[in-house]
Amino acid sequence: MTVHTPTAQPSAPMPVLPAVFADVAGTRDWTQPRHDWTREEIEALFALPMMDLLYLAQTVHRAWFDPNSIQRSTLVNIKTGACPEDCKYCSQSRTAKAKLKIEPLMGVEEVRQAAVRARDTGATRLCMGAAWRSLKERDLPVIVDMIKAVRAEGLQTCMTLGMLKPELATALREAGLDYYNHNVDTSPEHYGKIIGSRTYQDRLDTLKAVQDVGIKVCSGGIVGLGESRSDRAGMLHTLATLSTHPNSVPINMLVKVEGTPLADEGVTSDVDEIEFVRTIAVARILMPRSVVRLSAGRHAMSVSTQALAFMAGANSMFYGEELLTTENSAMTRDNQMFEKLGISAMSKNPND
Ligand code: SAM
Ligand code: DTB
Ligand code: SF4
Repeated sequence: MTVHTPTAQPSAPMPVLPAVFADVAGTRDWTQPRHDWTREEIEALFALPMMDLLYLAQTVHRAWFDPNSIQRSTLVNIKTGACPEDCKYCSQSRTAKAKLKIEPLMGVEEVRQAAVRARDTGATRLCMGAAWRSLKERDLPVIVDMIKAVRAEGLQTCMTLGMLKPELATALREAGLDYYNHNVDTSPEHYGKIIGSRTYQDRLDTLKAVQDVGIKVCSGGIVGLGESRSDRAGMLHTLATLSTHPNSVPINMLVKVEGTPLADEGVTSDVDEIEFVRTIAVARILMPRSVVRLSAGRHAMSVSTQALAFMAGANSMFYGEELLTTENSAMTRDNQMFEKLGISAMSKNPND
């Protein structure tokens, strides 16, 4: 139950808040990061009328970021397919029957060239992904050289290589790695329906190892895995109650790849785009200083939906013709979108 108190103030009042916020209504500074969010509060945010949710998200967003500036990262798959894990959404899992050309670990020069192309088209970070369960000691020297080569071309570096042990995290930090991506993917309760080959706690342990050595954490999840709204709240609850919020929070819309259990078994119910935008808005409100990325799935979204996501507080995206194994939104289309919306590329995160 919400109570609307009419106001005669000429300035914009805060939206009417649900009962769970009654004790802090009018007194809470929503722009300050908190780590004690309750699941009930998060679910109440999800349930706000859309305009109130967007208003609150924009208010929080503008306290820390230029709302007309979007960070761009380019993805490169440095090792494709034959992954021993069983993530039901992923085309690269050994259990998937997706049509995919398996590729060994890329050479450093090929990665350097990808970095040059990404930089010259306007990205500021190269995200390098490998279809691995975890980083192994034997691959470390090549990975270190990749990090150095990409940095030498003037780009920030991000790696997503699966689970990471503390000693290998230290080696990546010493090589100069800026970000490590490792998603929690969904809520703790829904997780077991999607992935059986590693636990939720394994993921949290990797995030801790990354955080402990001072590499910036990139962690988010996927919408459209057959989860409920409460699961989406649970996923964001995990991220927003970490002792430090991830610097970067990718929110992916499931890309249904033929040959993956989630695409073939029809176990997912499509999540509509308004619900996806709500998830972004709630992520923005919960983690005011994090960069929230409108990630996979843009390809199928209209410019209007993407504009709503930016209004909801997304301020990063993947830029480039490809994601890891699937198509991304075309760069010409993205450039036109930026022009239409008056958006420019973010060169520096003010909160880093
Ligand atoms: N193997 C590493 C791992 O899983 O940690 C790194 C690469 S993995 C592809 C990185 C993330 O991409 C996954 O955790 C998942 O959130 C996202 N992802 C993978 N396939 C996806 C799909 N079909 N749709 C949306 N997101 C996807
Ligand atoms: C993330 O959150 N999304 C990216 C990145 N981190 C590694 C991956 C999206 C993959 C989409 C499906 C594909 O191209 O295979
Ligand atoms: Fe492997 Fe990562 Fe795909 Fe899971 S998401 S199957 S760990 S590449």
